[in-house]
Amino acid sequence: MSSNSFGKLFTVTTFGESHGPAIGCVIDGCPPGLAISAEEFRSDLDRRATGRSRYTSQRHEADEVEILSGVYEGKTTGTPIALLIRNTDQRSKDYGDIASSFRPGHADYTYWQKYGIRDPRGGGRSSARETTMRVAAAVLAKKWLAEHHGVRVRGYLAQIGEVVPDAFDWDAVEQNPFFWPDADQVPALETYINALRKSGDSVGARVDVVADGVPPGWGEPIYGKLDGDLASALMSINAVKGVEIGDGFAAVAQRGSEHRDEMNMDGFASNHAGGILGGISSGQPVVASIALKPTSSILIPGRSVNLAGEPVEVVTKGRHDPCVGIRATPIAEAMVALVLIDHALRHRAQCGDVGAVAPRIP
Ligand code: EPS
Repeated sequence: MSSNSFGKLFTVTTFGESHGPAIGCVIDGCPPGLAISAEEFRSDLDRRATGRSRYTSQRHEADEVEILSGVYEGKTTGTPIALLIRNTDQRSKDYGDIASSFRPGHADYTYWQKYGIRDPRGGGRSSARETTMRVAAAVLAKKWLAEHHGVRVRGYLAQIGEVVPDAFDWDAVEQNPFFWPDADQVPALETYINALRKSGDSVGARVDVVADGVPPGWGEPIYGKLDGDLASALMSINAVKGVEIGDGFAAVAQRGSEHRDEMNMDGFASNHAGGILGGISSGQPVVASIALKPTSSILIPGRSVNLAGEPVEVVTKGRHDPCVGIRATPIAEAMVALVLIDHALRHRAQCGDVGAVAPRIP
């Protein structure tokens, strides 16, 4: 299967299946000299992992990273960095029925049509388990971006079903299992997800990511636009059906006089553009949003067909998320960080001699 790598100068290749012995990645192009230890992967991997709260899949994986190469005496050497995480809590018998039928709304059918063979256990390669390695690779990207450019990439759950935050506080985001920015609403969300799980159904969600500190100049017109690469990277996350940059689709109903971000030497007056103009970062925060569809693996029976083309009713057993969006915040952050480090290195390669050009809007 091709297209398991992305990034031009900071290239990440992931491998592995949900119920195989292990998942892993190879990062080629990481700058040398970045201090890194296995413990530093813990925080982001735990933020993304299943089984860390009762509102997500109850599969319990330790997600312990083994650094196999590319790090010597605690520092990256510039050679390929191979990371491995062993799978330890597969329950493949849950997928007995799925092996011979297709879950409606799932990649089961399209993988079968494309390859003529598939690993149904846990969804195989189509499983969100694969996103673990993106988050692991992004630990290096986030650290390098912070140390070299003061960039901070943060995300939060901006909508779940019809529910939107009533208030916004970055400090609240890491204090609850939903990455929700309004602490007062968390009990209501708990009730909402409990009822949803009991009903056997699932729901969609929206995640917003903000990257602060991105300097102007990152992004390559025409075919390597920063927003184009962000859209591609974010769309590659399982269950993502929409990506917006800045105001995104709301721009359709705006006037030019409203949408343009006016500027003077004190700064920009607004950020409708999401920090990207002409595919190049403007120096404002880069803002991207994703829409995630409801999980297709649900207990409510759905009509489908089996391998023989006969009509069947599909009920998906197993330990599925009632809302994949709940765990998507660290994944979306990871994809933004991976695109940003790739563009930081690409900008340095071509335009490193240009330096800061006046006037620079703060
Ligand atoms: C997933 C189904 C579940 C999740 C899995 C993603 O797998 P299983 O049925 O084997 O428990 O637990 O997520 C992870 C294991 C993970 O680490 O994110 C799916 O269908 O995408």
